Amino acid sequence: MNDKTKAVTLIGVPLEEGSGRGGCAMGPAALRIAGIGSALGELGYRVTDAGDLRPAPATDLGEHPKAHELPVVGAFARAIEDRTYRAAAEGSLPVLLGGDHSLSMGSVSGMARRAAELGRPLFVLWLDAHADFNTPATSPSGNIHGMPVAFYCGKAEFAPILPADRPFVDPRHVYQVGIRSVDDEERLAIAENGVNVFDMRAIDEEGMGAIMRRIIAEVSGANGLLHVSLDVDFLDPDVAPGVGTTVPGGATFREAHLIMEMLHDSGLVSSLDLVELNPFLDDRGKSARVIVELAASLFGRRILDRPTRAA
Ligand code: B3U
Ligand code: MN
Ligand code: MN
Repeated sequence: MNDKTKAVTLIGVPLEEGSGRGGCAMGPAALRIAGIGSALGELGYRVTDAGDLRPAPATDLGEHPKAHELPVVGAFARAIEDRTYRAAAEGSLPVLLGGDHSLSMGSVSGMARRAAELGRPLFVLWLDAHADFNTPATSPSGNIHGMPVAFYCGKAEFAPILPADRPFVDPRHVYQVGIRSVDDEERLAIAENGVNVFDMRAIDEEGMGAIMRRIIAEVSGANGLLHVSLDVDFLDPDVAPGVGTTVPGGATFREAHLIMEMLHDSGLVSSLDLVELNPFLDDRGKSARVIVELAASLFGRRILDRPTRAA
């Protein structure tokens, strides 16, 4: 990531069926309008926009009473897994423009396939108000965007979406930061599976800098690849209102910005999801712009490089 000749592939995912409401399908368009491509291009990356994935619903996946819109979400997971894997195998860094968080079933699985091929472990940094570790059996809503972490860790009993030989992620390689809304059974599952959770209390007590130093040291010590998944609701609703499931008491812009700068300096990030942006709920593009700003910091934009404002 420190190599500015690096290629980046933007993959649009107009998917909202995992969220149980309309709006996230407009996320890729809003992120493009907010300048995601030019922001990364100006930082020196070779940016390819692969356009939007629009797979037909998977007819082999039946409707599931406790996993709504499974044929649509499953078809997206397959297309995303393939596109993410191919971008990474071509030496490019995939950036998923969501779309609801169920898209990470595909993106993380695609990166797990690539990491296994390289003989390196895959780690995931999950920046979210929610743990997203439900399964069809435990989910209170039946919305698949609350299940992607359980899915890519091999803990969610869906119909077969991906080929059986696809690798899962070790739940002990998942770091969840910003968590403040967890369901009862989900809480048990994340503890049993050894997911690393840094909730808002941990952030307040330890500080974001100390938490990120620990995570970066562990990934770097294991020679891992790091997939970053940024859910808009990680941020406080005052900072980013354009999301369906706002939860009060979220990360500040300063905390999020620190994470991005530290990740850039680490050089470890192999792939990125920008998810759950709902432009229908946004305040004149505010959240889209914040997400693009944070992505630019992750790719190396420095505050001191910015033009100073006129007094
Ligand atoms: N845990 C709840 C709510 C939720 C999870 N992720 C989001 N909302 N965005 C569920 O439905 O699984
Ligand atoms: Mn989420
Ligand atoms: Mn969330």
